[in-house]
Amino acid sequence: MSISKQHIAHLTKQLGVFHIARFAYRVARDPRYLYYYGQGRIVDPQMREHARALERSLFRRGGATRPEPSDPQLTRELRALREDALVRGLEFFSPNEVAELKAHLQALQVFDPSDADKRLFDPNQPRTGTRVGYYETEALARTPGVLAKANHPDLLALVGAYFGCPFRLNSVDCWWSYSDENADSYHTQAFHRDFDSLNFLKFFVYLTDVTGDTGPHVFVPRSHKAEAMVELGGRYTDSEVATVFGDRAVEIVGSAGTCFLANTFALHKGRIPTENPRLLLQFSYGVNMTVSGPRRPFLKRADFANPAGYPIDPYINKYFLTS
Ligand SMILES: O=C(O)CCC(=O)C(=O)O
Repeated sequence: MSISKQHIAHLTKQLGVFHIARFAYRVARDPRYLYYYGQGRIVDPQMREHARALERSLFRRGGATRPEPSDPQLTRELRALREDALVRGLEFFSPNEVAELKAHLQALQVFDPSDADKRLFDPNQPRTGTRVGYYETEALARTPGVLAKANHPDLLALVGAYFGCPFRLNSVDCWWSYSDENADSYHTQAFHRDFDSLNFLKFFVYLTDVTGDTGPHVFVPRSHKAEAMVELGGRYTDSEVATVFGDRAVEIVGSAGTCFLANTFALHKGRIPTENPRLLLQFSYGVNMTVSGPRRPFLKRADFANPAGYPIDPYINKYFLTS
C-alpha cells in the first residue's frame, strides 16, 4: 500500500504532532512554557484547587502561613475574592492620576498583537480593522506612575492575604479596545478562562469612562469553581455561557479610575466597544512564573519614579527592576 500525503497529514493530526512540535518549539525558546502547559493540563477545578494549595505551600519555603487579616475591609475584600473571584469598589487612583496617566499614554505608540510585524501606531488613529492596541511592556513600565502603582501597599496587602505566601508582579499591560465594526474580535473578547499560572490575580483599572457601549469587562462571579468550560484556550459564546450560568455574568461599568481585582480563571471577556474606545491598565500578580511577563528585568532601581515613596520589595518586582 502506498502512503499518500493525505495519509501522513491524517496520521500527524491524529498523533497531535502539530501540538507536540509547537510545545517543543515554545519550551526550547522559553522554558517557562513547560510550567504553563503543565499546569494548563489541570483543568478539573477540584484538582486545580489541590495543585494551587501545593504550589503555595512550596513557595512558602518552610515559612509559616500568614495569619488571616484582622482589618474588616480587607477581610470583606478577601472573602469576595475567594467566593466570587472578584472584588469591586477598590480605590487606588485619584481622578488627577488617571488623567495624567492617560495623557502620558496617549503620546506613546501601540501595536496590534495580531499584526505579524507588530508595527507601532498612534493609539488615537488606529488603522481600519484594528480591534486592540497594546503598549510595549518596557515603555509602559517606564511611564510615570505605572510600576509605582503596582506597588501600592494596600493593593499588595490584599494580594498577599489572598495568596498567603510570597508572590511577584508578573506583568503590566495596557491596551485600547477599538470600536471598529469591520474588525474581527480579538481573542480576549469572547468568554474564556486565563490559565496564566495556578495562583494568579489580575488588577484592572479603567483609564476611560466605561459604559455598556464602550467595552465593559464582563465577568461570571463564582465560575472559578465550576466544572464547565474549562479547556485551556477554550472560547465560549454568550449563549453558551448563559446556558450554564444563566444571568450570572456582570458587566463592570464605571468612570475612569474604576478598579477591580479578579481571579480570571473565572470566565470573563472584554465586550467589544460600539462607541468610544476603552483604555485599560492591568497588573498581574502570581506565585509562580507566567509566560506573559518580561523574561528579564530591565529597569534600574535608580531610574524608577516612586513619588509616593511606596516600599519596593525586590522579590515582588524581580521581573522588572534591576539593582
Ligand atoms: O478586555 C477585557 O476586559 C478582558 C481582558 C482579559 O480577558 C484578560 O485580561 O484576560
